[in-house]
Amino acid sequence: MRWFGFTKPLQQVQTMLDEIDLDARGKLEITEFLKLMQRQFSELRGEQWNLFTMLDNKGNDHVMVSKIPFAVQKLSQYGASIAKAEKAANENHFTLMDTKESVSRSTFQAFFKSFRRLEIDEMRQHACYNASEVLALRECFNKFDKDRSGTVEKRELAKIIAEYFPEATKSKEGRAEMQLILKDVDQDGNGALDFLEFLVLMRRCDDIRDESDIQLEETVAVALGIEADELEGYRSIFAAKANWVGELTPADVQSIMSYITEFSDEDVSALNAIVREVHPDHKLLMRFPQFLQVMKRLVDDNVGNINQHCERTLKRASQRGSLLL
Ligand SMILES: [Ca+2]
Ligand SMILES: [Ca+2]
Repeated sequence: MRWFGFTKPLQQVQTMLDEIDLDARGKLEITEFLKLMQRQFSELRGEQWNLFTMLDNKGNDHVMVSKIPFAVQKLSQYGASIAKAEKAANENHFTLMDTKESVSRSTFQAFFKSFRRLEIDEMRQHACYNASEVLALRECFNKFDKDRSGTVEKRELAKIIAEYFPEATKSKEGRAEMQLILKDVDQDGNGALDFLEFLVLMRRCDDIRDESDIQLEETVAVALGIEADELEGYRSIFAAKANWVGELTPADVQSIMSYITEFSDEDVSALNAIVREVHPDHKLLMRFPQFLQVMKRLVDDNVGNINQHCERTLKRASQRGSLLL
């Protein structure tokens, strides 16, 4: 998916895959995959069509060039770049400077096609991270590049691995695997990582983590007796709140629960204790499998009288004939 420029959190991708895996064999066939991509592209085209209609306030099937930066901002998922927009405009024989000019619907569409291609090219050069992710990763890179040399050397690298990839420091196999990955990622073989090499490393780590999340999620769901429907419900709640690296904080859980109940200070400490207990490194963070464990524990331990509140909420909702959640 990332190769085609769609960056959605893992949980959202899984929900889409579940919907589209028509023969429910859990493996995506090529035709199903194509359907999925088609849907993504037609969603984009639909948004584009509607936006053009909205901006065409004279109703003459033309939109002022001065409105294009706004359209780009609306349609670009990852923080638009004016330079890229200008390049896309030039490819279609106009310039964003000519603010008094207007473009037809077909030029508008051709412009976005160019723009999208430039975006995807850029993502591919950045280990399939989008512009806003690259920005966040740049910050993270700078944090580790203490001497501001523009590269992360061995000592600085050890800190990155300890933070993002603690599993790799715990076992012999983990360390060996990490060594292999590093060797692979360090393309010029100078023992240090520049920013692009760092992006490739992060992509590798993300992919490995997503894979282990999926495995852990299955184990956890079976162990907790969570049914498929329920799992999907949890997944959409999680996806709505998770940050760009796919994590929730206890405060996020509190805000999810606030539809049902207010947590007292005591409940908050209970929640924090559960989150720490469930996290492999006892951090105050949850990825999806941990979120499942935490939610289950909240119900089992009846934190914040959640069960009574739930019942009441459901009763009230059924009286009004609607559900809040
Ligand atoms: Ca450095
Ligand atoms: Ca290098």
